[in-house]
Amino acid sequence: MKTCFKKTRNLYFITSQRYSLGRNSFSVAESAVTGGIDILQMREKDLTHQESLRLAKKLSTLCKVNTIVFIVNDHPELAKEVNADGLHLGQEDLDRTPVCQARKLLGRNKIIGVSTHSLEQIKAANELDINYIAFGPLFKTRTKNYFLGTKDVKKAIELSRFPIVFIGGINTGNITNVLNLGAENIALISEIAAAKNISAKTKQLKKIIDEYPESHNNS
Ligand code: TZP
Ligand code: MG
Repeated sequence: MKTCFKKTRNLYFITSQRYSLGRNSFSVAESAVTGGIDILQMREKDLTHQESLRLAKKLSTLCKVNTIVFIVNDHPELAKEVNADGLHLGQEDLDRTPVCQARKLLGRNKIIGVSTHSLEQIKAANELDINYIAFGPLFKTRTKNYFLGTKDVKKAIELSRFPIVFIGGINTGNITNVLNLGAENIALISEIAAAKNISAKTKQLKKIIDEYPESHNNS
């Protein structure tokens, strides 16, 4: 499947000041970039508009300099203003920001991703003018109050018309289980944001993804 990202396999880090052990999201992102992430999403729920804009501008520059895909969560106008590579919308955002409206604002060359939490939602997302789907949470995690397990991972890959990013409670201990099911894109918050040594943790995750056998057959 043609990917909207730069590579076939991607380590996708999502910022969250809330889970960063008191460190600011810019410094956390810088360390994650040093560690080798491929995609960065800014997802900050506790910042004012001005703070979000300031952070988004800095992250956008950081990503451009390091050729990392930069995605803004929730805020289409912010994504546009800082010339991000894309926008991510949750299910609850879709009423407020229909994908067609976001596409009109951002244009054909930008990436739009949508969160899904069931196979039904993947079917619905397949009808949208988007570039990727996120599916999860797969595992128990502090950041969500439920999880799906991994039983639908293969089905999700088969069903999705778009590249699919798996998320939720993924860590160095279980990432291989997700790769074994055919996943190519792995997204995380707390495993990286709450790591003592962020760049070392990121390197460890990236090594697992990069060294996963290319020929692995997920059928
Ligand atoms: N969507 C599904 S799970 C999740 C989001 C934003 C949070 C993932 O965070 P973590 O800490 O990697 O479990
Ligand atoms: Mg949202």
